[in-house]
Amino acid sequence: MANEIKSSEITPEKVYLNRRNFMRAGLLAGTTLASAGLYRFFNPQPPKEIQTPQISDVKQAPDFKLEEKLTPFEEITNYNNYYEFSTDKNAVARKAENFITRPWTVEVGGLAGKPKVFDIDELLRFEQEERIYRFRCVEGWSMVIPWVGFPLKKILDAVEPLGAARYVAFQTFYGDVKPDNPQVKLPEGKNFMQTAFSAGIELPYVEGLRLDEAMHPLTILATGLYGKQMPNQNGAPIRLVVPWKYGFKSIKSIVKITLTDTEPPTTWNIAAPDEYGFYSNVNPDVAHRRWSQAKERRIGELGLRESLMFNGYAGEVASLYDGMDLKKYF
Ligand SMILES: Nc1nc2c(c(=O)[nH]1)N[C@H]1C(S)=C(S)[C@@H](COP(=O)(O)O)O[C@H]1N2
Ligand SMILES: [Mo]
Repeated sequence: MANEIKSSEITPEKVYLNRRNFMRAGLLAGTTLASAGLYRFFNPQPPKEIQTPQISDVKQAPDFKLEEKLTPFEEITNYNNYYEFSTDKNAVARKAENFITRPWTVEVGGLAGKPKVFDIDELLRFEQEERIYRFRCVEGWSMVIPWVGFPLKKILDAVEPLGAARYVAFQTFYGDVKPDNPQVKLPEGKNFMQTAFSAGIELPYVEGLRLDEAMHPLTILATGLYGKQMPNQNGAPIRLVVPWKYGFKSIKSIVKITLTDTEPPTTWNIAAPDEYGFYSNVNPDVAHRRWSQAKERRIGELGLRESLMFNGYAGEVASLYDGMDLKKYF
């Protein structure tokens, strides 16, 4: 059962208490539930059922199929890292429920000949492909996700990168803490941004890639998963997916993409520079400062799998790093 599998997951990025497992362990068996708060603690809400519109005319991309079992939709949409909403993976879906993602624009510029602000509806009219990718979080868990989206290269080519452009910087929507911001309408008096400040990361969430990584055919802007538009908790309405890098590089809810000549700052590197490098390629041979990266738990499986170099995409991407010391550039 899904909930039992969750019990043995490794979540070292943030030690958190899984309420269901806490109960199963029987640690507090027999405790009298004295208050409504305690009652809720021991009776977490069931997984959130979400429905987003179907994306029409999704092209099947035979080159990007995998002979691996897909992670169920329910797991992908109820076990999330999205610190702006919550550091509790099981709570993100509910906390993100009222995040408003229309209207939405993505500003693409910097060292570009034709900078442009794209409306999300225009991006959704680009040809959409299904890409089934492994997704490996730096915390040691993984999924197989059928994304829908298009190569990031398409949008970069459209703005005509200048010769001086060497990197691409990305920025997540930055919720204004003002309660009258129409983009952020949250229940229970909770604000989109409050959790992230207390979670110890700076906002807005920012990420970056080298230009050749950004132009690589595996790198996509994802607009959905399982054929449907992107659920809020997974980074609606549009997010990056770079399948050979740790999950935190795949920045969610993007509003800005900037071509630059210098390596851009990245959120987890700012938070802990000796733990999270700019490259963050999946690499079983380079341990995190606090844990090995040799193995991973595939959500839905018992036991551990060997982690793969570049998350199994070495054939496609290893040449990007020819001659580089991957222990130094971790
Ligand atoms: N803006 C933003 N993007 C983010 C994160 C986040 O907290 N904020 N978490 C990252 C991490 S650590 C992971 S593992 C993935 C999780 O994506 P998923 O919830 O769709 O599986 O999103 C990444 N992108
Ligand atoms: Mo992650």
